[in-house]
Amino acid sequence: MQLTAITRPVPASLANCQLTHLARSVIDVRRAAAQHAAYETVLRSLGVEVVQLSPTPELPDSVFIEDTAVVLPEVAIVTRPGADSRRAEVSAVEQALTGHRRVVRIEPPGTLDGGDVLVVAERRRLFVGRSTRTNDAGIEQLRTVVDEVGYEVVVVQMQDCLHLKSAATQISRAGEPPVLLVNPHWLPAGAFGNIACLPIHPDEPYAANTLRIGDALLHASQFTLTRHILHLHGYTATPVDNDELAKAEGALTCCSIIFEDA
Ligand code: CIR
Repeated sequence: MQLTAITRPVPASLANCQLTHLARSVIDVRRAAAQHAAYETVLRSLGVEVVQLSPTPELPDSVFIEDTAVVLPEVAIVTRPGADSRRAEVSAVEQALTGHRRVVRIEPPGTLDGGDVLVVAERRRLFVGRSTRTNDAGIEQLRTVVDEVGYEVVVVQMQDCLHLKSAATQISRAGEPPVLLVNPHWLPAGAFGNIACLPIHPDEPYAANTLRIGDALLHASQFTLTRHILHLHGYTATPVDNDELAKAEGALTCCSIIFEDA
C-alpha cells in the first residue's frame, strides 16, 4: 500500500492567517517552515510519498491544506472553505487530486473545511463538525456524494474549537475497532455513538489532534501529559514539533492530505 501526502509550503504571509480562538502572537515563519520540513521528513520516513505543491505566498493559510479536500478511496471532495480568504487555495489542490481520484466540488452556498471531517472507515461513517467554517448546505452536499459510495454522515455540533479534528481524531490502527482521542469539553456527550473515546489531559485542550500513519501515531510534542495517557492505554505516539504553526491555529492533520494510491 503506497500512501501519498499532498503538502504545501509555509507561506511568507503566514502571520496574516485566519485566527478564531487564539489571540494573534508573533509567528517566526522560518521556524514554522523548519518544523513543517521536519514533519514532511517524518512522513517520508514512514514510507509516504510527499508531493509538495508550489508555494502560494499570497495565501496565508495555504499550508493548512487539509481544509481544502476530503479524500476517500472512492472519491475526492474538493471543499469550499468557510473563510473567504481561503477559497483560492482549492484550485491547485483540485488539479493535484485529479490524477488520483474522481473529483467532486462543494458548490455555493455550501461551505466545508476538511478539518471538520473525521472519517471512521471501519464504520463507513463520516463525522462532520458543524462549525464557523462548515455550514448545513456544505454538509448536505457532502452527504449526497458519500451516500452514493456507501458512507453515512453524522453531524457533530462542537463548541469553542475551530474544527472537529481539533476535538477528536482516530488513534486506533486501520481495521481495528475504532478508538478516538477526544477533548470532551468541546463535544456534545455521545457525539460518536458507541465508538470508544479516550479523553485528553484536561490541561492540554489542543492535544486531541493526532495523525495515524500505519503503525505510527504522530502527536504534537508539546502535549506530554496526554502522550502519557496514550502510553498508559498502549499507544506509543511519536512527538512532532509544531508549536510555531499552532500559533496560526494549525495542528498536525492540517498540514497534509494523505491517501492511499490505487
Ligand atoms: C484557519 O483559521 O483557517 C487557519 N489559520 C488554521 C487552519 C487549521 N486547519 C485545520 O485545523 N484543519
